[in-house]
Amino acid sequence: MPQFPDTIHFTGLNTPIGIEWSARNLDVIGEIPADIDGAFFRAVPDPAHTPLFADDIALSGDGMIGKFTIKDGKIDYAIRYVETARYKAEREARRALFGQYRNPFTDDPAVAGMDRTVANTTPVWHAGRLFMTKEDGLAYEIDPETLETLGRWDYHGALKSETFTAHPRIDPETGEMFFFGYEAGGLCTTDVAYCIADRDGNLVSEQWFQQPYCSTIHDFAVTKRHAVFPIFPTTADLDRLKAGGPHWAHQQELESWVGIMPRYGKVSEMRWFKGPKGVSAFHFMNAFDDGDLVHLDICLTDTNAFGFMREAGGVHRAQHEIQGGLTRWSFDMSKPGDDFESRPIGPPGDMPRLRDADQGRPYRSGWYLTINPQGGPPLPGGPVGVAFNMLLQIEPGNGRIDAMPLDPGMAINEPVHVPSTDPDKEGWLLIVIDRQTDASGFASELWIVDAGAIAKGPVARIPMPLPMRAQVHGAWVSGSQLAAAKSAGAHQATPA
Ligand code: V55
Ligand code: FE
Repeated sequence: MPQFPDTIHFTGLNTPIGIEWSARNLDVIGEIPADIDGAFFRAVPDPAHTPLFADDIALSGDGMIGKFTIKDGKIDYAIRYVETARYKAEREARRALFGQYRNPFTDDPAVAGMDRTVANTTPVWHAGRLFMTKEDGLAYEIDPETLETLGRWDYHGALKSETFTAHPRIDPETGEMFFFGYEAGGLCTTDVAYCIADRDGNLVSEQWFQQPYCSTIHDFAVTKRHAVFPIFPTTADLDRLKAGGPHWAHQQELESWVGIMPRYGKVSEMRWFKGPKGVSAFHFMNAFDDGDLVHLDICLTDTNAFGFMREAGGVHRAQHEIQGGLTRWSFDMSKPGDDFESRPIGPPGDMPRLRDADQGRPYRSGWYLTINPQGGPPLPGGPVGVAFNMLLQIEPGNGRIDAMPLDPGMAINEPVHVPSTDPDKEGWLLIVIDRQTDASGFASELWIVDAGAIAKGPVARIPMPLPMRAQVHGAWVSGSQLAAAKSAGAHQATPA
């Protein structure tokens, strides 16, 4: 085995696996509910080569796409690398050629100008196509059946943005995908592209606007009437990059901003609201309209949750000292001014999930991950280096909170939600759970949990034959969606 650095980014649950594999008819403990039919796609960063720099981070890992296929109570798994231009160049050279996270000035000159993205953050399904995404580049299209990489996706040359978010939003009624790219016009620019693809996957709108400073816009939200762009003060600087420094530095004394515009409007209609200094949020549970109000529910922290982004900005805080919580920001679009209301609606945590049908609408339930305040020390792993170990269900309408705490030595990855055929049921959550087996070993299981009764724990467990590196985001695609895409032949090869 190659020698990876002995840091949190390459040990524990972040230990590189680097194995493309598949297995059919995995053992099931319990019974897989009959109404689960489809595929759970997972984005798993996993570096194929030892990094050029020993201080490299988990976010740089080559994207792998995993797939659980479930039908008639049977379950298969497969995982493959996303064959990005970067992955292929390094595979050919049999060593790393790309340097620090989002800093091309640290690369081997042999790859100057080559696409750097590792497509390791979110599988996205839209209009019969499957993509792997990362916010620093364009998406790569993946064959949903074979997991082969088909090529870089730019809407047949129509998309002008150099980047595509890992968090697009799909309207459940119109089937449109709303998305954006930041640093759209190049490294450290304040250009943001706001785009809409129609239900057939055609790019129908791309408008550019300027954000107040070059921040990491990881997620955004779309309601029935509005598009909402939050700007948190983690900033990029071209001179710092040229000097070989980090892409991101958190600025605790800088204001945050929220830009809101009509979702079908012009970017010139953007209204900017001023938020608290120094705060950060990577993921938003949801947003929705309520008369003239726009509510935005976010996983807010009082500083950036990533240690390497804090340190670069001179913010020295231990992970367990970070404060925050699920927070509702409410904007009154009928009033002038740049202020808004904020109130806590849930415990701290991240990786929020929603029923797809609730996107952009008032919602009954949301689910997210947290660290059990009564549990043992969390396991090392995941992008920030500390793994979650408790699942929460929250009903924002009535404040009810339910929890599925895990035993010490266990960790939980982001769930996907599978709707039930019974509309009165909350549906199911599919979740990969990791368990420490000895000093450095881990075993993983897929759990199937009743989304309306999470405290009861899993109704089925699927032990995995190989360990699985920490996942970032996932996506559920139903069997009927997969079948319709296959018969339409939507995923024919696209030019790289
Ligand atoms: C995140 C994840 C990334 C990244 C930037 O979840 C932000 C946040 C897996 O890659 O590059
Ligand atoms: Fe994310």
